[in-house]
Amino acid sequence: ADAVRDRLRIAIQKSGRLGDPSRALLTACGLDWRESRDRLFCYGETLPVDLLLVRDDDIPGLLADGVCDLGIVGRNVLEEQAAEREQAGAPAVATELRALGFGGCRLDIAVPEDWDWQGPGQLRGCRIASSYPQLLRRWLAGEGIEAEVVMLSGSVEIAPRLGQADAVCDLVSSGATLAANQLKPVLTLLRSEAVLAGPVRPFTDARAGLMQTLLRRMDGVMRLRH
Ligand code: PRT
Ligand code: ZN
Repeated sequence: ADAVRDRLRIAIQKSGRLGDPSRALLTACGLDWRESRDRLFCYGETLPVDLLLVRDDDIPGLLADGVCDLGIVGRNVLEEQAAEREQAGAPAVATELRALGFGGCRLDIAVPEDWDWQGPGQLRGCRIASSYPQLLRRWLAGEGIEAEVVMLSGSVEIAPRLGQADAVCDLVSSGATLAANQLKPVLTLLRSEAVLAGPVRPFTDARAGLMQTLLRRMDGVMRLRH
């Protein structure tokens, strides 16, 4: 039972890498809010479009629960949580509507620098540390490789030095963090950037028109940025 609503609610990262560029994009779309940036909720002034400032990992769940209507989140987070739902037999609820051109990174497999890398088969029987267990398991299954996935919620790149894992599957942008831990990237599982995530089924109330307006403006802003 979907509640009828006449305001659109967008969840964005409160701080972190995507917070400022997300706000900047929405501001460039002509949106404006009353509350200060450190609050949970920002009330839209120019359009009935409100913001929820949250942790990035919470965004897919907030969309799934209908607490918010749209979200700006890394594709890596969206895909990981979608794979988790699929794994649990839950229906897909959020989908990628637009790629936003910031927050670019890769989800890579990296191995110790001194490995003579021969290909994916070398990972057979290895322990691989990751914060993205679903995406990693799915890729391993696709390659027909049996390996142990070691779930770590942070500091994945130090796991090999600590003896917790043989290899890692982690986000990489410059590659400096891998290098500092004597690791080298060997495979890319996912190319990621910030995306606008929204519902699989279209809105049937005022939110439909608001979303159309927002998407049109966003497309205009993205075109100018190119
Ligand atoms: O507090 P909250 O939970 O909201 O934030 P968070 O700490 O979980 O996320 P945050 O802000 O670190 O990242 C948010 C999103 O930014 C990620 O989900 C990715 O989509 C995107 N992103 C882009 C990155 C990176 N680039 C990145 N480099 N996320 C993480 N990293 C890590 C990387 O794993 C490494 O540890 O940053 C470190 C530096 O990377 P290198 O390769 O430049 O050394
Ligand atoms: Zn997070």
